[in-house]
Amino acid sequence: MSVELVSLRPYRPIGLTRPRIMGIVNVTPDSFSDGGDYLELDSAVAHAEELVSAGAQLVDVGGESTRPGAERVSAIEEQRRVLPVIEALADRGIPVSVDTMNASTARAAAELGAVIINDVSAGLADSGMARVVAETGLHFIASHWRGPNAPGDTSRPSTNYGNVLRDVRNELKNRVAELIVNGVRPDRIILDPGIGFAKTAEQNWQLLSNIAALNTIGYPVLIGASRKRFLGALVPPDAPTSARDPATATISALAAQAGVWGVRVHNVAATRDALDVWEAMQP
Ligand code: PMM
Repeated sequence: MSVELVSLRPYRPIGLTRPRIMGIVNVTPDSFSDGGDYLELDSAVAHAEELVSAGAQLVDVGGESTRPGAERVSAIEEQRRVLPVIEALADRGIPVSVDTMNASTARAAAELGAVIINDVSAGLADSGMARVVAETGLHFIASHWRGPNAPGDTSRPSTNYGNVLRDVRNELKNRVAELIVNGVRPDRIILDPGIGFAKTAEQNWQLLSNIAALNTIGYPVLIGASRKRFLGALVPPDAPTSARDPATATISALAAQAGVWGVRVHNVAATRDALDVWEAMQP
C-alpha cells in the first residue's frame, strides 16, 4: 500500500502542490448521484479500479447516503455494504478512505486496511469516533456539520450564520480542539467545509470563493462539491447529475489554485484534466 500517496505535505499558501483526487464509490441504494450503481462487490471494485486508472490517488467508500432526507442505516448494514469493498481494495494496494459517521465502522475499516477515516460529522454523530481515530492513528477528514438531515425531521440543520466563512472557520476550529483533547494527533487532521451540509447555495459559493481563508486554519483542506445540488442551477433542470461534472472539474482547478490538499469527486477523469490544465498553467 502506498502510504506516500496520502502523506501530508506542509501547507503552502501558494497552490503549487497538485491536490489529491479522491474518487467516490457509494455502496448505497439511495445516494443522489450514484445510488444503486455499485451495490455488488464486483461492480464497486471495478468502479474503484476505473477511478484509480483515471487518476484517483484515493478511493472513498461509503455505505450511508448523507443526502437530505435519506434514511439512516444501521452500522451493521453499513458495514455489510462497505467492509468487503474496503478489504478488496486494500488487498489490491489501493489507498482507501471510509466515509462513515460510525466509530464501529471506522474501526473495522481500519482493521481491513483503510488509510483515512472520512466523517462528515467530524466526530459529532458518534462520541466514540475520536477514540477510534486516536487509537488507529489514521488520518481523519473532519467536515463542518450541524446535525443530520433526518427523514421526517423538520428541524433541518440550521443555515443561520452571522458570516458563513467566519462561523464555519470557528466551528471547525472548535472541532479540532475537541479532537485533539480526545487524543487525535494534529498532523492527522484534514478539514472540510462541508459543502452542501447546512448551507444554502449562496453559502456554498461564499465558502468556495474563500477556500484560501479556510486553508489558514493551518490544516490541509479537502473540498467535496462534486455534483451537489447547488450546481444544478448551472445546467438544465432535468439534466442528470453527471451534467454537473464540468462545473465540478472547474471547482477542482480553482480549489487547486487556492492550495487545497484534495478534492472528492465522482468523475475523476474530468477533474484530472482540469488539474492537468491548472498544473500546466503554473508560472
Ligand atoms: N459529501 C458527501 C459525502 N461524503 N465527505 C466529505 N469529506 N466531504 C463531502 O463534501 C462529502 C463527503 C455527499 O455526497 P455524495 O452523496 O456524492 O457522496
